[in-house]
Amino acid sequence: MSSGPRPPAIERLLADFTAGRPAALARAISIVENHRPGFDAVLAALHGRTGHARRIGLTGPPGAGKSTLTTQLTHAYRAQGLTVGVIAVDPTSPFTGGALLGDRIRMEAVALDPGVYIRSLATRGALGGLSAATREIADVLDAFGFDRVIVETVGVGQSELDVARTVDTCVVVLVPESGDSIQTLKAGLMEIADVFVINKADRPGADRLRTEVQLMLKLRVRAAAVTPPGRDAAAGRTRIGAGGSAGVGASGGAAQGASARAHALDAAARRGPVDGDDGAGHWIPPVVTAVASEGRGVADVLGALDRHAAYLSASGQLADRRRARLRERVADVVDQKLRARLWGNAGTAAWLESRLGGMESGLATPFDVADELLARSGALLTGRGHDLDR
Ligand SMILES: Nc1nc2c(ncn2[C@@H]2O[C@H](COP(=O)(O)OP(=O)(O)OP(=O)(O)O)[C@@H](O)[C@H]2O)c(=O)[nH]1
Ligand SMILES: [Mg+2]
Repeated sequence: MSSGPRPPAIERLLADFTAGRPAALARAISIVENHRPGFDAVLAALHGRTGHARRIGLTGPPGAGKSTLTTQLTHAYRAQGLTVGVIAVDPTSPFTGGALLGDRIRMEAVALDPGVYIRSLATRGALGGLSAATREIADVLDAFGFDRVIVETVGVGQSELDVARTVDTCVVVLVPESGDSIQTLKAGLMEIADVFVINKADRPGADRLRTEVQLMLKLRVRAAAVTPPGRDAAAGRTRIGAGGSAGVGASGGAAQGASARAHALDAAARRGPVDGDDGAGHWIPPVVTAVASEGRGVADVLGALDRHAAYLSASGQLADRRRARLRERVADVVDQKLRARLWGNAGTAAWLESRLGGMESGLATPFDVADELLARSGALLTGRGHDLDR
């Protein structure tokens, strides 16, 4: 299919895309986002061009200042001559027009810059799942040549946490008012952070929150020192295989000597809240304070992002994360194809109808019916047939 001849329209689109035409980028994203015919051919053609962009996720509670910080980071990257693609996974985001006028005007200033491309992604209706859609659009932006791809998502639910795991570096933005105490914050949000930003530091409580986060990190480093490596604390949805772990102290994997690792982590813990690369191959998330609305602390956030990028390369984590992403890409595509082939088939629906009576009368359970359906779906699922096996 995607390896076969491509339709002429897709060929033209790819030629325009390669020539760097913004209209082709927008069209490619639309095709991919809506899974229109040829979307898989587009993604397959672009696959070999990905790997250039640094993918940065910004997540955190609603209103924490993620869009404001995204805008500031975008300005800063542009000032360095870098191009930036933004994916805003949030229906209420200023990017989608759901916010205050001031935010919109600020965003438009970057939106007019040809070195910036902003795309919002509705949380509902994302085909094949939100994290899959985010990965796919990030791939398109990466292939187009953007130096940085920033993904903004509200860190409230599991699907948003999954989205946050599609990036190389995950920034968790917290604000003093985001909870009385760090204990109230979702554990998942804490686990995925590579960098913490305590935003709205112009408000009371920012220093206390910063201390609390640092204390929590220190406790985690201690806990990690006595926990065998290979544990993927961040695993939420199905993680494929053993690799691809994200988060504190997960860089070693089973290959690394557990005792050496425990020793290094313990030493790190005793030194106090170590920031960044601890020199023993582990990353301790820096905690940066900022007032994004005034641009304060943005340079520190950039510095933390650069340090994390350097750590990812030096430790081999970048390759690990990208391999994890490839595993999940394959799983995404398999999920999508299975669903489309099985449930998109009229025969399946009719067959299922014919089994309802048996379940109603108690002769069969949904599990029996599901097993029977799977047993009959071989030809359909592999694309060899157009109907369930008899
Ligand atoms: N006082 C103060 N206000 C800020 C700061 N950063 C952002 N804000 C304001 O906080 C409000 C929310 O900012 P956004 O950037 O839209 O926050 P967000 O996290 O993207 O919000 P959602 O996408 O709706 O979850 C806006 O009115 C910002 O101007 C800050 O450092 N201090
Ligand atoms: Mg926002």
